[in-house]
Amino acid sequence: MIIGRIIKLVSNHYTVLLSDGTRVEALAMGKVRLDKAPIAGDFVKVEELGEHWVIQSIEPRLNELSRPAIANIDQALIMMSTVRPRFASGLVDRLIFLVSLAQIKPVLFVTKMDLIEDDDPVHELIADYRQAGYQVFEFGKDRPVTDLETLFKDKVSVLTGNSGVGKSTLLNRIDSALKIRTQETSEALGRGKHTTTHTELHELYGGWIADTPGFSSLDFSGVDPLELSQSIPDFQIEEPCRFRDCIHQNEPGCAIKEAVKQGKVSTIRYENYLEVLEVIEKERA
Ligand SMILES: Nc1nc2c(ncn2[C@@H]2O[C@H](COP(=O)(O)OP(=O)(O)OP(=O)(O)O)[C@@H](O)[C@H]2O)c(=O)[nH]1
Ligand SMILES: [Mg+2]
Ligand SMILES: [Zn+2]
Repeated sequence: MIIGRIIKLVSNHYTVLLSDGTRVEALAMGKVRLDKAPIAGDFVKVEELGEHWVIQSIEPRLNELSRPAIANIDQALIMMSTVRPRFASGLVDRLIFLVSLAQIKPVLFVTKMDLIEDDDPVHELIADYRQAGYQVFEFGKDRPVTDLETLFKDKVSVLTGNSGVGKSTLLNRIDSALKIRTQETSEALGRGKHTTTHTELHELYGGWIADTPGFSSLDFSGVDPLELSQSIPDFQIEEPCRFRDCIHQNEPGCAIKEAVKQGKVSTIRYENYLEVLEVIEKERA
């Protein structure tokens, strides 16, 4: 049995990269699929059976995301455009929350900087994320793509964000040999068309990056509020709340609420967090 890594998944056809560098097409056996379906990024045991390669088992995952479905990654690049579609901090923050829950580092990629004026409110939003300690990269048609080598080198990254923000476009700009299909330039509706339909890992700067399809909804069902509150990077402050299991909602002596008042924690992130809490609580009721 040989160990390989799933680098592409289209319906139930897997492309597995073997340790000697060869790529094989493999199928997942019924028992593997029933147990827990293999996803992109998985390390798997494969075997050549007659004319087919077959995935026999999945190695334990270091971490995983469900939307997009991908495993064993070092960082998530959360992409949002300034306009077309319009920058939505609610969506960016939900992605930050889900990625952080999976113990994966979030990095922000803002695209289409060429389409906004200098006084556009998006500039303030970007400053707010930087102030909170997030790494933010800005991209636009009018600027060269640079400084990404250190970010990508030897790492496995996943590029996520809603449809039409420019995920595939950026990968093509970094490496024109990739030739990934992107949307036509006529974006009359201002929203995406789900051009990318499967998750695929591409080799870049000695690391791997996964282009993923845009999504239409994000799922917080089954998320534990305390776990969520404790995984959000913005909420890692020194001052403790009065209660150890504080979820920073209505509890007295909450250090996060105080920090928000004092401008030490982003009001935007805090409000988006409260909204997600409400969604979780409604589902539980
Ligand atoms: N002006 C401008 N247009 C951009 C930029 N980045 C991407 N676009 C355009 O945005 C559109 C959507 O880009 P895609 O790369 O297909 O978007 P995607 O995120 O891969 O979308 P899905 O595959 O549907 O999830 C294309 O028409 C791109 O030319 C940018 O920085 N500036
Ligand atoms: Mg795409
Ligand atoms: Zn608190």
